[in-house]
Amino acid sequence: MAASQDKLLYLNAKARGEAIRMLYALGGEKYEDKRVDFQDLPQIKGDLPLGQVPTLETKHGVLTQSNSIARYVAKKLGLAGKELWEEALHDVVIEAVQACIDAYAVPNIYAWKVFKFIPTPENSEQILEDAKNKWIKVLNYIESIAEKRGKKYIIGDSVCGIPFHLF
Ligand SMILES: N[C@@H](CCC(=O)N[C@@H](CS)C(=O)NCC(=O)O)C(=O)O
Repeated sequence: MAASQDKLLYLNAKARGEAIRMLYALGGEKYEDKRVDFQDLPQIKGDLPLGQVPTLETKHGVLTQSNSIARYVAKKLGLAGKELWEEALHDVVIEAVQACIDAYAVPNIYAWKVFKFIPTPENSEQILEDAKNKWIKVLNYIESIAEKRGKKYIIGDSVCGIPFHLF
């Protein structure tokens, strides 16, 4: 396995860091997988470019924003498409998945269903139904990209970085 100087700093959780970890695993590159507990974040916030994790230390400098880091790693390891059109499809899927997470999971569902720091809303059934329908639309769309190409894969002829964003 090839080694790099890259150092990923993220929570001791999957969430926004796991796609990046999986990209390194698929691409066969060693990196440092540094993990921090959520309760220790306030102590290191001041040292982080935007006060948040994940960050990636590279030989060029420090990157922040999980999807930008994932794109950087995917491109570096040849997992983000081989030409402009494939790169664009890779980006479309990442953004579609992120839009679903931002619109439904994080503000509307995690707070009461996962972290339980607010009470279950009265319209919880409707929220879950809307989220399910949105995800079905996005997943069908992702599948249709491969179908239109008449291939098993969304881009290229092998597994790329895209599926990891669904974790
Ligand atoms: N848009 C950023 C969001 C990063 C983010 O919200 N990270 C959380 C952990 S998952 C964090 O650092 N929270 C602490 C804080 O914002 O103070 C990304 O995708 O990297």
